Amino acid sequence: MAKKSGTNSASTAAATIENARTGMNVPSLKQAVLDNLYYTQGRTPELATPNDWYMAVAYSVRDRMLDRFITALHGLSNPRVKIASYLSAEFLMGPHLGNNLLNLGITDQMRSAVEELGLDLDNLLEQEEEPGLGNGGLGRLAACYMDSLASLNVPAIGYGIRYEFGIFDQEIHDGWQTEKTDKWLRLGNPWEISRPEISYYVNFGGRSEGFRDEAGRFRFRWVPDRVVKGVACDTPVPSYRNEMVDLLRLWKSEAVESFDFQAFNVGDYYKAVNEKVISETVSKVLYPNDEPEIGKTLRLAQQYFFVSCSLQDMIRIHLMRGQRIEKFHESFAVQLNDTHPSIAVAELMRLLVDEHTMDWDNAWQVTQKTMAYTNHTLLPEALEKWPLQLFSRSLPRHMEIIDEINHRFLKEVRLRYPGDNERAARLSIIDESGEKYVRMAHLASVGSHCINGVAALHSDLLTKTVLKDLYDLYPDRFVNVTNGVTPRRWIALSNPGLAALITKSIGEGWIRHFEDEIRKVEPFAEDPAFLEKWRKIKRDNKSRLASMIRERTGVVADPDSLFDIQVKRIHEYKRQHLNVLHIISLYNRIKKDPSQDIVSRTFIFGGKAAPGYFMAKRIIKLINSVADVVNNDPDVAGRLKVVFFPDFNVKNAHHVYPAADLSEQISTAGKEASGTGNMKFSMNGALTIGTLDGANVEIREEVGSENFFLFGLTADEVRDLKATGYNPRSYYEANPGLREALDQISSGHFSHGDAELFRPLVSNLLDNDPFLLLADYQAYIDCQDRVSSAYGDQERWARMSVLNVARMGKFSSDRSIREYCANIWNIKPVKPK
Ligand code: NBG
Repeated sequence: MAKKSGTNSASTAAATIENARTGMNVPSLKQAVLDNLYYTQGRTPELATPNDWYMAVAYSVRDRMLDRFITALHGLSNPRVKIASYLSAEFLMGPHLGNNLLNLGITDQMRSAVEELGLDLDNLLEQEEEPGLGNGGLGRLAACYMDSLASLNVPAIGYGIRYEFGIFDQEIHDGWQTEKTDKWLRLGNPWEISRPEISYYVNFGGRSEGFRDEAGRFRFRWVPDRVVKGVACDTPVPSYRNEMVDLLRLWKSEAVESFDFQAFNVGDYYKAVNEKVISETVSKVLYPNDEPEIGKTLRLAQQYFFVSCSLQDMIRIHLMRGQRIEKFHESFAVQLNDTHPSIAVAELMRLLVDEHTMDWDNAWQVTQKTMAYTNHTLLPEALEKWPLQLFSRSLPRHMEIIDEINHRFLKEVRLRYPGDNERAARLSIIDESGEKYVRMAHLASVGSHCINGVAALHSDLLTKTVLKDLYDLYPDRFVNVTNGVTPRRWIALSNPGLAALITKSIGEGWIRHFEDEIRKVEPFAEDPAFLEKWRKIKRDNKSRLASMIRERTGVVADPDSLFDIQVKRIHEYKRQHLNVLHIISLYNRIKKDPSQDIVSRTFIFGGKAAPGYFMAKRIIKLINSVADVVNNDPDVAGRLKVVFFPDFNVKNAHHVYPAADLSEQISTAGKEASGTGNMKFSMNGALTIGTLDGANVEIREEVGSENFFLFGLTADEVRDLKATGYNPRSYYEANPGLREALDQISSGHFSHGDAELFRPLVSNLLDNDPFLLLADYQAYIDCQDRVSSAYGDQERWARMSVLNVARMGKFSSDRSIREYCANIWNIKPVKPK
């Protein structure tokens, strides 16, 4: 096919040149790669490195998006079109090249083109360093949403920070995690277009002062003691095979030149240099989450920095449309992705009132109509709050504005609940119970017209726990939008074998209309020939992952064993250590009777621990210590293998999800807001073992309870057990298997006799166990036994696997984005031309 489309290529010289920029056939692409190698990379094929070739291919792909990108950018000036503005401190986009080829529909053509140049496309894809500008689910969700926004033809801008160092690279040494800085920009970034002319000033520190302007109005101005410049770096986000290209605009911090010059004039060259270094620090590094937030002035600076640049940019676009500032909310719907950008509420007020002289009440209405807030966590300790002192020092004018917002808000609260001072104190944006804090979730909620959780259970629990008082006050503001993931990246791109089989069976409509079309696979669950192919694809994927595992860890995994996978950030509430307790229990069974018949399993873990999270790092060490013993015990005879796959990221994830038989979603009920890995696994034909937590609840509803391995306490039961006094030690005492496993860990059985190493882990479980591992242990073990016996019937397992995929329509991020458009943003997708 590629060859045929090449025949109409070079009819005239002029046509050839044009084709080399935009042509989609094989000869044009080949010429494009050679041109970019020569003219952009400055290399000839003889001397080109693999990275040179990767860059040449990337530029050739980028060239093919630019036409549509530029048209889309022009489209932003059309005042009739409302723009979705997604504010997120994290965008975990993953590698671009493969995805862009897929979305443009030229993967095969490019493969042939580079083959003619003697290259292998897969090798070139491997070259790409992914932009790891996110920690995990939250940042990846933002990336899936960008894909869906574009593919649904919604004009959108994702606004964030162009961190110079993304999430650290993880290495495992002697079973411990070590962190390496992520130098993703080292070899250049062909996907971004730097726009030095789109830049804004952002103030920090200093004081706020009142003055009377020329018109006699009393106003405030901010006299900062530092100014930083934010420069736009744009990355096009192409849709899946239509005209739309959306915009990811990330801000890079730079020094303000005039400041340098000032310093030069007084001869203080080093002060100027220092100023520059400090300014550039703002967008230097992504903070790993799960770290104590308190006291991180730089993190607050990052948040304010990107929010201010983004809002200034939106106002510029709005005014460029010839619209009055009072109508700002008709141009933009701003979604706050968690509380990280929630300073936007105060910043928009400042811009409208101080800079654009609107009166307070009108400005407040505009702000509320513009903003909407997504909450992503139920863990009270993860709710952001800033010490008031730190906050006022960095953002003195915003502190005044927040005080005013809070003053008016509390007046409303007191009218509504006369005399209920406790409630007012709980609701206040300022926490005054001890040291004073600004509660960012309250600021976001008060300043937004809509507040949403990210799965049905999560949204429900929000209204009963962390945001209960706000819900009582504003019940109409609360909605649910269950998360989703893009089937383009997470099936079509990363599981080409499965994608081809699905397309052959039901046509290719599922890639664009996953919600409606994927169900057509369902009848094939009864077709033995189809099931045979399905199983072969899984087997091939497992075999590929096994080779990667061998290469990266030295462990030999058998592709015919059950691949039991848990990949996600390491956190106590996600309970990777419960999974470990199961492994130890199986191991002990074998030790007691080595000849018994058991289902072979390969346990695969992946995920990063926050560098300062002691317990999480110890859990990684525990996994590796257990792996050492189990993998090398002759009695086990290879029937159990335990692997810690290092540096789990988007690129590796492409190989992990498609190879899973079993997806571990075992968080304590009521703790995981949604989860999105659970969706990726299931879409790739893994069955889930899970609790009734986050989106697991809805996944189970969709795929059917008979195709889902459920265990454990419900969120209500967890709450009740805690309320009546949970005693983990009683479970330990009553359950010999559990006791044996914990005793082994604490006595040094897995740590060469070192009884200190895991003592903190075990004593935390015995004395405290905040995430109820011990209470759920037996239910988990029993459920895993059901998994093993189900896996024994391979045909039945395959049928369940097909049904899982066929019934995942709901979890396409296209469905989520449609809901945001209809229920929150009031945006109608633009019809494709
Ligand atoms: C995470 C939740 C996940 C959820 C993602 C995306 C944060 C603060 N929250 O359960 O833990 O899937 O957000 O919504 O990172």
